[in-house]
Amino acid sequence: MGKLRSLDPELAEAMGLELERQRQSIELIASENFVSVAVMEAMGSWLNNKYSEGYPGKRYYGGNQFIDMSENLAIERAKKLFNADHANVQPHAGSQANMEIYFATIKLGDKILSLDLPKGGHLTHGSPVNFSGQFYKIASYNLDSETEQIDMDHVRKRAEEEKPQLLLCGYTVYPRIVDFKEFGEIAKDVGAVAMADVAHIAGLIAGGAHPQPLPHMDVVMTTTHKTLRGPKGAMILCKEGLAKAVDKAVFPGLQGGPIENMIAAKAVAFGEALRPEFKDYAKQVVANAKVLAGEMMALGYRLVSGGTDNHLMLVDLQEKGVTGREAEQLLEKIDISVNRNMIPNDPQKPWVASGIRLGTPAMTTRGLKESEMKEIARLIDTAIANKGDEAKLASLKEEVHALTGKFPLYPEIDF
Ligand code: DSN
Repeated sequence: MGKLRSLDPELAEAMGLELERQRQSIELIASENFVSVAVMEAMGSWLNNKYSEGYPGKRYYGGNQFIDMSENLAIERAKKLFNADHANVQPHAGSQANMEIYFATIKLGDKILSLDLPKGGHLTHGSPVNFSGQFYKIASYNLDSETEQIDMDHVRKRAEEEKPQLLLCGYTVYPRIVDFKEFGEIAKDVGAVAMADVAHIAGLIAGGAHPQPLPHMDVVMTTTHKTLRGPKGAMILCKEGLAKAVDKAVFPGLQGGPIENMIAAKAVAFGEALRPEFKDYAKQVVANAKVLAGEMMALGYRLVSGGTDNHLMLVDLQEKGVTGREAEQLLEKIDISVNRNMIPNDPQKPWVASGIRLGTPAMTTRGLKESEMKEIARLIDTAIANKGDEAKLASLKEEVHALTGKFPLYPEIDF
């Protein structure tokens, strides 16, 4: 890293400041995590230099014998982690991978039945501002208005009414367990492709803290950088019957050259996720979320669906006199990083929103446990209760730094 500082001090300054921010902050963005130094070594390696369009053993460029070794490791480890017949580890990102699945399994103009974005879905699940809402007909199922959870009888009713070609489960802000088995059965009964987007919970699945989507689903998408704690990117897992269609949709359908340094980093992360320690990690992520959720509720916050079974929670701030945006900005002042989020039937626009989403994957990687979660809830609540008091906020920020200082991030990196 010494080279970068001397050759490009401007860029090095930004990177140094970001490292410092990550070290000092309490990171509660539910989709973020801290990769290992080994994952970063693969990401920042010479594997970047190679072109390898195609797949292991069938490349359109010479010199890929060692790239094949690396990509095959990623594929085999992914299959093992998720009980998959087939894995395509080339998707550059989750949005691309979802598009690739649609291209592989349904026709333009076909119908997708999903949970829409304001209720906890994702842009690529049919939002009108996204390709998915423009290329496909979209129908939605809803959260139950009382429990704010997914009601499988309602999903079945909607599937029978809409007769979609693809039934999609998997969410960006759903704090409960997803019933893949029932989703799979409903899809089968209405003749739809059963698809799960497990980007958020992939690490919990890999670590045994959430049920597996396969074999209930036909096809599964996950990003690799959230609870799974790998590099930014994605992959598609499926049954043998869809393997060819998926591979064709990824390359040459929608992508060109795979990013082989990132695929190597995926292999490293999957190797880490296969180790027994990763089970402890996944379990601790959920245990930490339970304590954080319990503590927030004890401090008078309403949580959508009344709690959490996974790594995240959605805090409804309407009764606390702050919007999601205000809370996000306020917490940023004391170096607690969260994102504002719509709550079901939110009266605010997405830019403002009435909630904040909190997740425990990143801080669990740093080693924080239940007692620190209680501390974090208190820090969040004290900041919200003292929103105009700059002196109080400054002292809270010092408390945040004292807490993160006890859990060093990347102590081996001197930048
Ligand atoms: N941006 C991701 C998240 O934060 O949940 C979803 O793509």
